[in-house]
Amino acid sequence: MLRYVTTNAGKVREAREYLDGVEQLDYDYTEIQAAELGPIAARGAREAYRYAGEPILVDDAGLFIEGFDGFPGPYSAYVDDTLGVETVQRLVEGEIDGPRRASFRCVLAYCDGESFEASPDPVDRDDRSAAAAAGAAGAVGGSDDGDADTLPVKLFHGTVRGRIVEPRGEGGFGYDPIFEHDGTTFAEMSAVEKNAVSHRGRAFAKFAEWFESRSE
Ligand code: ITT
Repeated sequence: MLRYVTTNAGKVREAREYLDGVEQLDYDYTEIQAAELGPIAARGAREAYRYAGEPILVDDAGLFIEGFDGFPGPYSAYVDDTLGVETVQRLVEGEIDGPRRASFRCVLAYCDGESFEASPDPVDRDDRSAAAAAGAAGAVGGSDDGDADTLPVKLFHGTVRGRIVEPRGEGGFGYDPIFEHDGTTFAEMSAVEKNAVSHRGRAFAKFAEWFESRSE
């Protein structure tokens, strides 16, 4: 049974479209400090696999604001919890002129204790070459959990570009009300409409295709 590791009910709603019979695992893995999402998700997948002993899918996402050099990026959850998305929107409006471009990124990290081919999606083996293949800028924190760090983790990336706008819409979660894509905020879309264009939808489309062929 595949376990989708998240504490976020909004992510589970969106994931269901891609994964039949997926079970949520409400497990709060350690989020290491890193400039990119890949190493954070890979490390979380190893930790969750060690905890559950079943195939694991970790979903790490973030909002990268161009005029803020990608902030809040990997710190998106902390910034959402402390400032809130409306304050983020006001800061963007006050500090950035022009179109206020941003992108959402999602990384899905899969671990089932076995190894995989790296093509076309990268495998994080917790070494420098794998991190480079995954586009990682390097994790801060080191490897202190022994052999768990040698577990290979397959990574699936999804990105969507948009811009930061005043909050609109009642749907979605997190930063969705302030993220507009093609004239509509993610909070104004249904889960199906959002999945069709979103970072998570794109990552899941890749993962679901790969996972089906792996299960054959
Ligand atoms: P888990 O780590 O338990 O999965 P989380 O909500 O902390 O839950 P992330 O670290 O991936 O998940 O999310 C970082 C922040 O970005 C957090 O505030 C989310 O609400 C937000 N976020 C993630 N995906 C989003 C999406 O599709 N739309 C809007 N906000 C999103």
